[in-house]
Amino acid sequence: MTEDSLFRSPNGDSPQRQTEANRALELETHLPLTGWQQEVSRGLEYGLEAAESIRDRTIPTFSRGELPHYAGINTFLKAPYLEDVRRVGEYDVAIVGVPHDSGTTYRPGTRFGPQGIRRISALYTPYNFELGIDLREQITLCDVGDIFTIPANNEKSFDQISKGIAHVFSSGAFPIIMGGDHSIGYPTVRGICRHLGDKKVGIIHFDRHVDTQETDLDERMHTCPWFHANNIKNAPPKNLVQLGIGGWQVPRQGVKVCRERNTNILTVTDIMEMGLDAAVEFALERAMDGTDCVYISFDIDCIDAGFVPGTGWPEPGGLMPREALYLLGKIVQRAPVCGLEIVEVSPPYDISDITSLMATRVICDTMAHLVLSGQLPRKEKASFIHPEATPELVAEWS
Ligand SMILES: [Mn+2]
Repeated sequence: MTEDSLFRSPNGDSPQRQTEANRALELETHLPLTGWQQEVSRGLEYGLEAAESIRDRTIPTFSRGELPHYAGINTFLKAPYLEDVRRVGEYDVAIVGVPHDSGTTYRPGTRFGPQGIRRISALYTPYNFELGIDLREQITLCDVGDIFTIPANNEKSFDQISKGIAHVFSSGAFPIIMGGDHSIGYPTVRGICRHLGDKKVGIIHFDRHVDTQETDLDERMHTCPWFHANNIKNAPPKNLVQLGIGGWQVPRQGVKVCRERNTNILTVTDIMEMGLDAAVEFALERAMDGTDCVYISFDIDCIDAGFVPGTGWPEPGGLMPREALYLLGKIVQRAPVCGLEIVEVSPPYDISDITSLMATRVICDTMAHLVLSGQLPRKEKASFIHPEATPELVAEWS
């Protein structure tokens, strides 16, 4: 135990262990309130001062900003909606919806994922107690709305998605992508690779499923993103890390590809037996071996189906939410992260918004750990972003 982890009670009793809660209470005192005060002033200006009977004079007549949580227009965390997407580079983080579910092979509905996640994100404040983070005070966040996807046409949707993600990524804003089914993993990575020049990206993939087969039902479906992403020179398969794989829904064609390409898989039992910290080491070591940045693809179904019923292929026996969030947090803190996608949230199959809430948690925790590790706010464009778009070096698939 270090000196830091001890504290003395005011009456001089013997030292006791510093709890996380005590640390959190202290951390909060260091957070500014500037962002909050700006939100209040803007609210009073745009939303008019409240009726005379309202004693709290920070309340406007028209709801503007965070409060009340049940009111307002549902962008993610009620961040400003950036209608002019040419200005996305003015923000540290851009939330991008990808309402595409034409790649599903069982339950559809993830086209409503972005809206479902936005809706329940209204429940969250920008502050996290244990981490001592207040996103409103520490970063600038915008919601650019959704990519215009083309229903019933994966390939045209993929082209739209790659173009949109390339635009956001090259602007310098950190892209957080809300799917959508997992077929979008290929065009999102392809969009990022367009602006990597000769740099490389490792993919850390949380999932119960391998998603590595070439085609499914004769198309590039949500079972196929990594086969195609790993064909891009900037995203080698040796840097694909797959956490939480297992159960009765893993297609054997995909397993064959993982074996041939030597991807890095840990099952839930592997993670339990080696321990969470060793699993983090495994993931970072493999994903960062010879690469310049790490892309995180978080399929919500990596978590046990009991916690995430609103998903395309629910599978019992997955990670506990606490385990998944721990792994994610430690990975984000130690890797140069170039983007996050959260996929397979299907609100029509959800119950009490619980699956969408889990996705909100994944997004907010990622932002917090990016702040804690000094990756956000960005002082300058990340060194792995290449200004010019280069076509990905891979034979076109037809
Ligand atoms: Mn999956």
